[in-house]
Amino acid sequence: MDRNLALEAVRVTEAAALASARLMGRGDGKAADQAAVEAMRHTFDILPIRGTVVIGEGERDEAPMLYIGEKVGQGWRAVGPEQDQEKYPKVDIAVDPLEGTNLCATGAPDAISVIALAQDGKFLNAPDTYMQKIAVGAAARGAIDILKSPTWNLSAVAEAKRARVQDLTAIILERPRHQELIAEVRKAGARIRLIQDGDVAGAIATADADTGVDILLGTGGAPEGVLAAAALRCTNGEIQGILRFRSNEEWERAQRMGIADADRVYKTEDLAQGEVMFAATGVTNGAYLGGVHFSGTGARTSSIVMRSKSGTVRRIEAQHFFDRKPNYWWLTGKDEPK
Ligand code: VTB
Repeated sequence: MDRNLALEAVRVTEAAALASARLMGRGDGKAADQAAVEAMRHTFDILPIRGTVVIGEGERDEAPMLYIGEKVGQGWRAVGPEQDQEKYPKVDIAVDPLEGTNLCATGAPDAISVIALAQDGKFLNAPDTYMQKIAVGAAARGAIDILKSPTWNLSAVAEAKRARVQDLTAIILERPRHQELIAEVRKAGARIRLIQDGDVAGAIATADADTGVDILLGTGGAPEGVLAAAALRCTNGEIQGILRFRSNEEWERAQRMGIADADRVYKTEDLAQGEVMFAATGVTNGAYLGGVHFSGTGARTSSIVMRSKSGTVRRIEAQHFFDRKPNYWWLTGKDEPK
């Protein structure tokens, strides 16, 4: 795939970020998420692809839009010899229109809108369960082992980075289930940034030295693990994950989705294989991405776009003018133009 589709896909995350950021701080995460989903779904048809959602809003019966298996993109609608469908690449799509709904609802940092694309069915069809994760940036790639203790991993990352454990910062979701993990990391001497939500942004932060984050540890959503893997493939980082089921039903559902080994360690390439592209737009101001800033006539967005083939990471700061974007009518608060 020689076309950098992520450069076009970023318009989809921009749209979702613009829509959900409008509802920042209203205390209504559901409404913000819904706005992001609708905006993303409406803008998908600008992408010259035949996309299939593999990580999305849920199963078909529970999600009206961006459900698992939904076909998205211009290519499916192409007809006639001149618009042969074959010209449009088939890609797996993984999305989280609003990663960190509560962050957006409260105006807390690091809510983002995310999309990842992979050619020819290359994302793990991750069940909606938990995943224990460990993720690092390129400087510590190859040093980690999820089967070893957090203490062991912190030492290994410190050594790879020619630093001391005390110099490292770990990102961990603040959850009761992480009590022991947090105690161990503190005992090992590393610094911790506890986050309320948003472990995709946390994993991406390990890739950029400017964020001061060295490692992500702990258990979060499995679909978020696939999105993080896509980003880390592009930045040459590493993630390892083990699915953690909360109930027998979850395990049975995972088996129906093709998971055979409950204890399998998924490596970065097992979660996101082949040529992968990734785009994310900030919704609220964060460590890595700025949030949406509205003005009277439009808004500014801050995004990253990356691709595994070249490893190029682009930052895109965009100024949007709503009156010049007729297809963004939903952002103006007016009725749809006839
Ligand atoms: C994480 C986090 C998400 O879910 O994956 C988390 O990145 C895991 O679930 O933003 P719990 O909230 O049950 O701990 C989110 O918080 C929400 O999807």
